[in-house]
Amino acid sequence: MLKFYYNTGPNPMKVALFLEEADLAYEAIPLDTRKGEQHESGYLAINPNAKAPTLVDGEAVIFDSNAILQYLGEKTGKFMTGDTPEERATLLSWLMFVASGIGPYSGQAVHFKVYAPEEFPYALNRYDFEAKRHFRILDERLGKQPYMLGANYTLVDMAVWGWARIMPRVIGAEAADEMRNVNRLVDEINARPAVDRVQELLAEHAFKTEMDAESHRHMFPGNTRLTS
Ligand SMILES: N[C@@H](CCC(=O)N[C@@H](CS)C(=O)NCC(=O)O)C(=O)O
Repeated sequence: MLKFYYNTGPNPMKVALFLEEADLAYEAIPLDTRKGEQHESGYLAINPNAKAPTLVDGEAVIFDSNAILQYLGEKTGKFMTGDTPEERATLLSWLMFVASGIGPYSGQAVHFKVYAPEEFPYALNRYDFEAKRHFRILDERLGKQPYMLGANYTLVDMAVWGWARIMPRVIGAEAADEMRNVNRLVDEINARPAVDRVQELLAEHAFKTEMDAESHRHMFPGNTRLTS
């Protein structure tokens, strides 16, 4: 059976959505990153990046959420696009746009807004600007067609959903409100039964919720360089 290491963050959630949408049997293994479980040697052996998610499929070990989505799409043939060069190129472009743009800029936007030890106007402005710019590109595309790749719901929409569902936290409520087409997609996906099952999965395990000094130590290990 598939083993799915997860926490409640946007990257694991997009994989949880695929697993539920495709009705795959899997064992869900919580990884409490606020308690430092990502740094344990057993986990580092399967994910040297010390982040969630990771998927283990027999001998195959795969980390990085968008790689996992592509792996599962290819494995199951579900929620994929057609296999002409043009369709494949479009899928890869938008999947990587989420992986290398939406995800990192959103993550850093939240980091500097919520977690940085002091206010850095330059970093705040850059990541907020870039996160908004990236979401606007999605919004424009989704204004022309129902889903990221056209007429059908695919794993790229799931990748988008992972981050877009927390857009107000990333770019603020007002800017998030303006992303009407992205919100339309998020609302539509949220209404799917698979999302109810993702919520049930989240209710199964009590992850640590406090973002205290221990959590900061585990999640932002680079901060120790500022004090030593
Ligand atoms: N590029 C990775 C990023 C994974 C990532 O940042 N995961 C977050 C949850 S969304 C995490 O595990 N954070 C805990 C930590 O940074 O210690 C992916 O897409 O899977």
